Amino acid sequence: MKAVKTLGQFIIEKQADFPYAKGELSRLLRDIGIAAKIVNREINKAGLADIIGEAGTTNIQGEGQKKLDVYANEQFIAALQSGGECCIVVSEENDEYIYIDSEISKNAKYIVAIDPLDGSSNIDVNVGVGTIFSIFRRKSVGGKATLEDVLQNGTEQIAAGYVIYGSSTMMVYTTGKGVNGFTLDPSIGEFCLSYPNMQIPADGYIYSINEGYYTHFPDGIKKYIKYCQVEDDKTRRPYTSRYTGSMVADLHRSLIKGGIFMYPITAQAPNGKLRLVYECNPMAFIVEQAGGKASNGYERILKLDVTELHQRSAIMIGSTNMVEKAEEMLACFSPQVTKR
Ligand code: P6P
Repeated sequence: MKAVKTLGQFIIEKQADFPYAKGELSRLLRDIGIAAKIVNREINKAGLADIIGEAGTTNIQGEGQKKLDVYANEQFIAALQSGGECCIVVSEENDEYIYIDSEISKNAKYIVAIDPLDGSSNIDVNVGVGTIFSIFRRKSVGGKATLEDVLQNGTEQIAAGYVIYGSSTMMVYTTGKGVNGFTLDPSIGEFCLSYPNMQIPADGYIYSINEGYYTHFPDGIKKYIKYCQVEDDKTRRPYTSRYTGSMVADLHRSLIKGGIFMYPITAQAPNGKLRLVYECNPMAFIVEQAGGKASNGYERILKLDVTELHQRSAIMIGSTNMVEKAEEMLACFSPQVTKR
């Protein structure tokens, strides 16, 4: 009988990967894991616990009714505030970054950027949703961390991960030494190692893109979609389209089975829809660590300059061969005319 390895045990075991670590990153990852379990509990009751619905109504205690994504945001921020290892939180739910000005956090050296509930519109229809997080160190020394500490390239990330609340709840993360997946065992309330050393297949036959925007896509993307749809049985099997409306769910599938997720620029989103700091960068770090590729169609996601908290970017991410084929078509039919 193989011994179960919990997330906590694994984090401590891997602490040795960081000779100078004094346990702060380990504590931070554990704090995120605890918040994920709390959010998971509410997501599983969403249809029953009166926790979906518009903010502004009141529950039986007269408290403001919270939409689940606001609830998730509060839980992750609270966990980071009480853990003492984080000095700034950037969240999709908050216009400004949150400076954690507390006695226990005054020497904190980590910054966490988070999408607390990615794909939250799926909650009402019981389709997978996720949490995405990115961790990096403050650059400034002493005094209050500032916006300059937050606007760092994706290559500066110390760790990144996601939680997928699906048929089971999993936490997948990297600290730059490979990618490992943990499945929540509700009977013991622990994330247990279930996918050690995840490697994304170099090729795949699943493409994820919202084809409802087809007419607005750059020609190169249109050409790639047609390439996926052609059954040229002499050279390759036909592709399958899968799109759930949650980047975490679509990318988790690609990580396991191989595939590509794309959110190009469209008329509605001329700079792309997805956010660089807490969606594209963390997912790009994870996928690259698993042997895959992530670009905005022209440049590596992790190298893009970060100039704003909620900056958007186009993204194509997943199996290396698929991303490179899509990039090839973009270069051919929609050459980059301006530096994005
Ligand atoms: P659309 C969810 O809102 C999200 O940020 C991603 O998780 C998802 O892939 C995308 O937006 C869905 O956007 O425009 O296809 O509904």
